[in-house]
Amino acid sequence: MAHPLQPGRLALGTATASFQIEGSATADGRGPSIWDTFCEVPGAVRDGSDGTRACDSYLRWEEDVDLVAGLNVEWYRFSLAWPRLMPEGTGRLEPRGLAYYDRLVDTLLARGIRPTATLYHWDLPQPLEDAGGWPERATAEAFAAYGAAVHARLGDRVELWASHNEPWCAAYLGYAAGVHAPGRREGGAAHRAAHHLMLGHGLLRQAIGDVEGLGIVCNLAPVWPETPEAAPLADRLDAVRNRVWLDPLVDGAYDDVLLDVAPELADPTVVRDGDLALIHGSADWLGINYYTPIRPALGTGGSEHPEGAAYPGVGDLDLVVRDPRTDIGWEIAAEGLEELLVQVHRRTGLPLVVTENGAAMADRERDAAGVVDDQDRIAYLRDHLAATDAAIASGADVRGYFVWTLLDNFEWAEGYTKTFGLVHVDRDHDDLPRVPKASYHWVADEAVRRGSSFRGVAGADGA
Ligand code: IFM
Repeated sequence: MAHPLQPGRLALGTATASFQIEGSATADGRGPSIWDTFCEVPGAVRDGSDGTRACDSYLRWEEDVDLVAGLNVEWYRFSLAWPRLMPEGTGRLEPRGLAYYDRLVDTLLARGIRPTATLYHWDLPQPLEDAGGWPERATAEAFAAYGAAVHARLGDRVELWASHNEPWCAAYLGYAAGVHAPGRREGGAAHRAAHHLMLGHGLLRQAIGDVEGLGIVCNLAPVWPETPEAAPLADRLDAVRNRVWLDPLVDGAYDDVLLDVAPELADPTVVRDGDLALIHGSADWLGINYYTPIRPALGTGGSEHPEGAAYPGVGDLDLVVRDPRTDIGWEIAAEGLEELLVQVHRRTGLPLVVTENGAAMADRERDAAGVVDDQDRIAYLRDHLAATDAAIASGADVRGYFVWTLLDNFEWAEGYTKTFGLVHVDRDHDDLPRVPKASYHWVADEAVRRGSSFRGVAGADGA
């Protein structure tokens, strides 16, 4: 079978994630996830909000498919909610959850949009966390069983699959820094979680066999030491941010620096014989989510500076953020994307997709004409698309660029306070009206300008 991503051309798309948009948290047999639980912890989410409604996309998915179609892009990347499909985390598939994604996939295809599904975008079924979560090997085994069962039902129509989205966040923000669900602060557990996330990917590959189209999505980042003295620290940070995912895929090994940072990965009861061989070569493509570079400096805060909590074992570090920044405080540096794509291409040789790139901007207000005129987001997207083009010109095999994100949505620990969407969701009105921003129209034009193969099949209402 041909690779679902065509070489030699950059296909555009847009991306979302289940917990961030779906809502309907208890509908049709959906079970609780770690994010439902985490949202109930006072102070865990900035505005005290949760995903109970999110964007109501579980109910309004047809309208959202219309919005994707209006973008003229070829791909829609969404994630499958494990607690909707397998409410206990293991065992039976919930037919009503499956029916939702069946309808979504069929409708996308009927509209001429190619679906790409991510199996895990952070909504772990709560029963699996109650049994220990990702630091336990059983979670990797449960993930592979869930993934294989769902792949068997949707794999005839979804050609491009990702196992995980941003395993660094799932492991290190969730189990070390504790700022994401499940909110644990245990560095060693985070390293074990990292291995089990990769093991889950490898076991999934083993379960589904050699079908083409399975990848993994990582939020890799260029690591730029602030001073020459910070270079060894930067190397340790790079190990736990980037190499922990790439090395087992490419080499079937964890390197010595990483083993020093994360001794759990040298423990044969954690990394068992055969684990790394299973992960080695198990991806057909690699998704890269890029937002910002990381600039480590020598720490001034004692042995464990708070900013280093997400990098356990790296050492005493500060993270410097330069201007300009987006509304979420992340430095804007499009050149980081070009550098990353070229380096990861050389390192992995895999077809690459920029599976997420976008910006939170302070754009909650509409002007007198009712328009959200987000020129700052347009500039961000234009510069990062140009950086992607430059990487391709330097030889990187980049086949897709997907904008994060379609809708203003539940931005995890930031609640609804940070907006990344091409479409404004008006939370002042109970029916959550969607209002495309200027950037939405810019992307729609850019897709046409770049020769999108999307042919805009009209919906039932002619939309
Ligand atoms: O909203 C998230 C998404 O879920 C994962 N990548 C980063 C985005 C912005 O924070």
